[in-house]
Order: sequence, then structure tokens, then C-alpha cells
Amino acid sequence: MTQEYNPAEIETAAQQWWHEQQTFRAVEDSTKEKYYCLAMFPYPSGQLHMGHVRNYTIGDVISRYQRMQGKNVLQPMGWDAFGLPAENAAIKHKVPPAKWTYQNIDYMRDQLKRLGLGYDWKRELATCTPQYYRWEQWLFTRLFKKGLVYKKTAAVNWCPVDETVLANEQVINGCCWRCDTEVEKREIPQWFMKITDYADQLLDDLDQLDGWPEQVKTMQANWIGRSEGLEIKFGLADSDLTLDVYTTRPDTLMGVSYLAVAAEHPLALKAAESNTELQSFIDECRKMETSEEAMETAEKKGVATGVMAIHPITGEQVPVWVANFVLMTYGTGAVMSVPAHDQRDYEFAKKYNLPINQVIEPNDKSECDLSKAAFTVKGKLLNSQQFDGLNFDNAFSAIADFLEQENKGERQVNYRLRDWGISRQRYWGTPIPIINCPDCGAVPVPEADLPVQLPEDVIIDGSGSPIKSMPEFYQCACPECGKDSIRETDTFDTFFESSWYYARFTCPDNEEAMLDERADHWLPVDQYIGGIEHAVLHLLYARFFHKLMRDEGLVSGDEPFKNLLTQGMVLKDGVKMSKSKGNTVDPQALIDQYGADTARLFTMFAAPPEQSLEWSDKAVEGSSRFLKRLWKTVQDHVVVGEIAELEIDSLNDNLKTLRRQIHQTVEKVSDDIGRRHTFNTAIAAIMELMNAVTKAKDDSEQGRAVVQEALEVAVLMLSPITPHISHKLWQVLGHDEAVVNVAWPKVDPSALVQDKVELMVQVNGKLRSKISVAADMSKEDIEAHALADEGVQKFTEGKEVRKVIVVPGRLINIVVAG
Ligand code: ANZ
Ligand code: ZN
Repeated sequence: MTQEYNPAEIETAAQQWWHEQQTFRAVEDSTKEKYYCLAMFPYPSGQLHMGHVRNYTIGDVISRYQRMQGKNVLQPMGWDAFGLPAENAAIKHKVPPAKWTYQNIDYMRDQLKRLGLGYDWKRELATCTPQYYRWEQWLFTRLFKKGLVYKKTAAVNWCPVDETVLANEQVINGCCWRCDTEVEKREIPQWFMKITDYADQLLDDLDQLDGWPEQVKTMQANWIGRSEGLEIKFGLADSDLTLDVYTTRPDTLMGVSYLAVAAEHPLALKAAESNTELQSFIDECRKMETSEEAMETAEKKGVATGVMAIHPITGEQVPVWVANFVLMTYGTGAVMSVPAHDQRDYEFAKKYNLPINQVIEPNDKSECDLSKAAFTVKGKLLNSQQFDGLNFDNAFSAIADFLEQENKGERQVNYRLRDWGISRQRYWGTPIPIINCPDCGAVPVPEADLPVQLPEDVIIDGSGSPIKSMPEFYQCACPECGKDSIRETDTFDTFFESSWYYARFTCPDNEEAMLDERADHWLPVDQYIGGIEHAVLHLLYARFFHKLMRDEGLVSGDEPFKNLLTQGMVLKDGVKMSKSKGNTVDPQALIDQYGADTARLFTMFAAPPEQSLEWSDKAVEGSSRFLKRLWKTVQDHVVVGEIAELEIDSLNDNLKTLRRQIHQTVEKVSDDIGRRHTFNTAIAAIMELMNAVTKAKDDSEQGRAVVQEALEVAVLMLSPITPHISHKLWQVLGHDEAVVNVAWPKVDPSALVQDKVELMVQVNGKLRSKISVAADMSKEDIEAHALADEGVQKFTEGKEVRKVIVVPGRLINIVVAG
């Protein structure tokens, strides 16, 4: 009597067993190599989606594989629990954000457990608990004392009707998402982190990250945007003042036909005092979106200021304009415009009839056509007096040296990266631990008074953060002078919490310190897994935090994540699966219908992890069928009776071939899972092996012994992917030890040796026969063998053999005369 495959039953049993045995508890052990595997933790939105299933299955497969390699694996899980959706849900369902969040966590934790993910649940953390966020408040106060955080007035989106600050995502076509009122920009004081102090390290240390996708490193490098250029001082006519511009193309200096400044530039504001046209242009610019992308695509517009600048080399006068394509926040907020060699300057010059002076020619001295577009390639200088004929590099140094000597310029490095604004005027976040005293200014909350706890029992009605109208929260005494003061009611950007959780997982129970020596034991994370959408912000902030913590003596390495895997999207009918598109598949339904192993097998089989995964009902069915067949094959095999000892030397050719396939499969699957992370091809190879087993149909004692080996290997290698069915089938195959504690199978090199090979024999290029020879036969012997073959002799008889070509392992070609 064999049992039916009943996923619900065997999955519950396996999970129960892991739970009782505390299988996935990670305990520091210096005798074993450590392996820290981490998948980006979820936002507790309410339920898992297929993207989570994919992300967490990949992590679990890698973790379980590494465990089978004998490593001491840490795989934790937690909750990125602060953020806006909880506030929205609070308005909608009239439940406090904390309650909503904790309920979601409870539900989603069960879902993760139901997937059989091997987490050390003792290390679970939620970022919305004071036990967690107190430490980032603590770090913030330390950084405050070091001067790495500062307060600055900056613009935010403000809804005048709801009287609240809006996140960028809450501004829809320039209007409030709730009341559709036009959103205004408001200048309010906010806190910033000096990530720009670490710009060079963040850029240079990308070189240490051999285990990161090139694409992600390039995106980070572009985001940091280091550029080397020159700051040039242009004198102003009838004035002692200068106007400083930043350029990366000093080689084009002799082609400058005007200067352009940003609308917020002091020179523009000054000039506007007596120029109403200019003033209204500046007002118009203020309303425009100021993102870089928007500025690149907007029509180039400007107004002349009437101010004239003096060229630092020729002494000629050039006009100063205000232009909408100049950013106040980059370089000096002013540029020297060279229409012949910069496309933006070109469009602007065409529109306002400004001169276009060519000063660069192509290296091959060919003509360049400036009637339609600027010539932006670096080349050789012309029309540039003493600099004529120089190439870019030489012109850069010659002009830089010249201006530096004359005190009219300086070499300068600029970054696109800006300091990180971390203040959010939202409720559901970590309170910023600062007290504003009328006398002492901003004072950090003393360590002994941390954490500053966020009140959780609140009502959210949509009119801004409730703690902003809770005197019992914000009224306090200055820690320095005791005067009545006001506590900050802004909270941290939620990226703050996700920037260091990977480190806290190493010691989440420490109530005395942010981190302890366990951080150095486990870090860096050996494998980090998450979506490509985090290629820049989250991964850059986490790298930044790691360096901050290192400089505080909390961790010792330079980088948090040694290897990074960015998983692709889950698609349905070719488009991203998402709630807003209404095309989601509920993983819970999938698990309920087919079991967790089928869900896991499907997600791992359908595509390599970096690529997008297209949902397919058929493929889910296929995965389920494969597991049923595996189940039946094992049951049918064991029901026959005892399995004899394998006697390798006594195997016939067919069994030797099957054994060779077993070990070739081990070799391939080990490489696919361990190194390449191509789980789909690993699964395909195991499926092929199972087909070979079915075909073998050898009921002899040794036949059954080889099949036993094949089934054991298949079950072991599937166990990271489909751990529940493997747990059960390993027992069925006669083992007492749980599969989760068994080592990964080893390749038997002797099984790979092929003792006979089949070779094609051609005569004058035509296939005439096949011969079977010992795999290690010498070339001479193979030649002799081929020439002696009956089928060959029919075509060589009586002819002169001119040449015999042997292609080892494949074919022999005999060239005969006539
Ligand atoms: C003259 C010039 C001539 C330029 C030429 C380019 C080509 P990256 O590489 O990104 O650093 N620029 C400088 N500050 C700017 C600002 N605040 N807003 C808009 N544009 C600004 O780019 C530096 C170049 O971008 C600078 O070099 C400047 O234009 C422009 F044939 O100066 B260039
Ligand atoms: Zn004070």
C-alpha cells in the first residue's frame, strides 16, 4: 500500500519538526564557516504577494544549499514596519497605524511559515518597535555631535487645504491626492545627513564589490556623479564682484557667448529688483518642477539680466542671462554657455539669437555642421589663440594652470549626490530625537532619555500628524538649560530604518547597545537578495550607514553586502503583477491549492532569478505533476523491498550509464545552485535524471541499487527547493536522519569516467560506420580499429588510404584515393 501525495499533511509535519528541533536557530560558532543570507525584508502591507514568494524562496534555497555545504547559516526575517500605507489604512479603517501594522505582521508571519522558509524566528524584528528605533535615535545623536547631521530650510510639498506636507507619491499631477487642491512648495527647516562627506568612499568602494551586478554599480556611480572640472571666475562690468561658473569643459572657454544663472541665483534676484519681466520669469520658474529630468526635457527659456560679464582670457564682455535649464543646487548655480559645443546652450542661443562660436574641431579635422546641432564630442581646439591645436586633456591642464596663476579659476570636483533629507512631517515613523530650546537651539535628546517613544494610541483623520497637536508629546524641558522647549515632531524617512536592519539581525536582543561583537561575527552579509528598484537609494543608504557605523567603531568591514542578487519582476500576461493593474495572483490560494513545495518549485523553475518571471497556470500544474510523479516513483521503488549494497564493479553498461548521469547531474546542479544561481537549469537537470530513472526499468538487485542512489541524489538536491516533500521522501528512502541535516551529495569521479565511447567513421567525409572503443584507447589503436571495421572496409577495399583523421571522442575520417 503506497500513500498518496498529500502536500498539506507532509508540509505541516515537516514544519512542525523544524520548529521542534529549532533547526534554523543560528548560533555563533567559530568552528564553522559562517554564511549570512538575507532577502530584503517586507513592508507589512497585509499579505504576501508573488514578488515576496520569489524573493524569499531564492533566499531560502541559497541558505539551505549553504547549510548542506556544512556552513553555519544565518537567515533572519523582519518587518520594515513604518511608512505611509499604515496612515492611509488608519484613515480608511479607523484603526491606529500601530494596531493595523501589528495585525498585518501576525498574518504575514504565518504566511512565511507556511512557505517553509528556514528563518531563525528568534531574531525577528519590527522597525516600528522602540527596542529597534531607539538605536537609530542614539546613532543620530552621536552623528549630531560629530557634525554629520545638520538642519537646513528646504522646500516640501504642502497642501493648503489639508494643511499637511505631502510625500512626492502623494502629489498627483501637481495636486493633493486626497482633496485635489493644487500643491504648493513650502520652505521649512529639515534635517539632513551629510552623505556627501562619504561620496568618494561610496564611489571608490564600489570596486570592492565583485559580487554585485555591474548594472547596479554603474547606477550607483552615476547617482554619485563625480565630475572633475574647473570653477571659473568671470568679472562683472562696473563691479568688483565676480560670477563663478562650474564647467567640465574648460577647453571650450574661448567659445563662450553668454553666461546663464539659475532663477534662484542671487545675481538673478538682484537684477530682478529693477526688472519686472525678469521678476515674473523667476516667479514662473519657481512653480516649475525642478527635478533634473523635468529640466532636461522642458523647453529652454530665459531672460537677459542686463548685467555684462568679462571673459577671463579675452577681456571681452558677454551677457548674463537667467535660464530655466540651470540648477541652483549644482556646481555654483551658474554656467558659461558655449552654444557650439553644448546642446542646451545651442538651443537657447538659437532661440535668443546669441552667437555660436566654434572652438573645437573633430580630431580628424573634418568639417562639422553647426547648422542643426552642437558638436559635443571632445576634439582639438581652434579659434582659441595660444591654445589652438591642443586636445581635451592638454587644453584642460593648460587653461586650468593659466587661470589658477591669474587667480581667476580653480580645479574643482563636483558630485551629483546631494545630502540626504531625512525629515518627514508624517506620524508613523521614528521621532527625530531633538529638542528645540529657545536659548540653546537644537539639542539632542540625552542618551538616558532615549528612546523618544512614538505614542501609538492615536486617531488619524488625515489632517496631518497627530503628535503635532499633542502637547503631552512635544512639550518638554531643554536638557541643557531646563527652559520650556519643543520636541521635534517630525519623523525619520523610513529609509533610515532599512539602512541598518541587516546589522541588527546579528544581535536583535541586545538592550544595552546598538550592535555588539556578533555583528563582526556575521557581517558582511554573504548574499543579499532583493529587487532592482532598490539599486540606488536603499543600497546606497545602507552602504552609507555601514561606513557611519564603522567610523563609530560598531562594525569593522567597509561594506555591508558581499554579494548581491537582484531578482526580476513577476509578470502576468507580460505586465508587472500589481494591485493597481488588478492582475495579481494570490500566493495564499496557490499554496492552499497545491502546497508550498509546488509554489516554490514553480517560482524557481519558471525563470533564472535575475529575469522576469511570467505567471503561468500551466507551469504551476506542471510543477505539481512533477512532484506527484517524484512521490510515486519513490513509493513504487521502496515498496518492492530491501535495497542491496551497490557493487560498482559489477554494473552492466546500462547501469554504468545511469550512474554516470547521476553524477553528471550532481556536478551540474552543484554548479548551477552554488555558483551560477540558475535554479531553473538545476531543476531541469534533476527532472531529466528522474526521466532516466523511469526509463531504466531494471528490477535486478543492482538495478534497484543504482535507482536508489539516483532517487537519494534527486531528493537531496531538491531539498533546498522543495524541502517538505524531500523531508518525507528521505525518510521513505530509509533514512533516520532528517534530510535538512544531510550533506550535499558529492560527485563520484569514477562514475564520470566513460569506459567506452562510440565514434562515427567517415570515408571521404561520408558516414559509413560506427565503432565502440575503450575511452582511453590511443590514436593509433583507434585508427587500426576503424580500418579493420567491416562496414568501413566495403568503401576502402582496394583503395589507397591517404590519411586518417581522428577527432577524439567524436569521429574518424578516412581519406582514400579515387
Ligand atoms: C561649459 C560647457 C561647454 C559645458 C560644453 C558642457 C559642454 P557634469 O558633467 O554633470 O558635472 N553645468 C554646470 N553647472 C550647472 C548647473 N548648475 N545647471 C545646469 N548645468 C550646469 O556637467 C557639468 C557641465 O554642466 C558644465 O560644463 C556646465 O556646462 C553644466 F561644450 O560648461 B559645461
Ligand atoms: Zn536650552
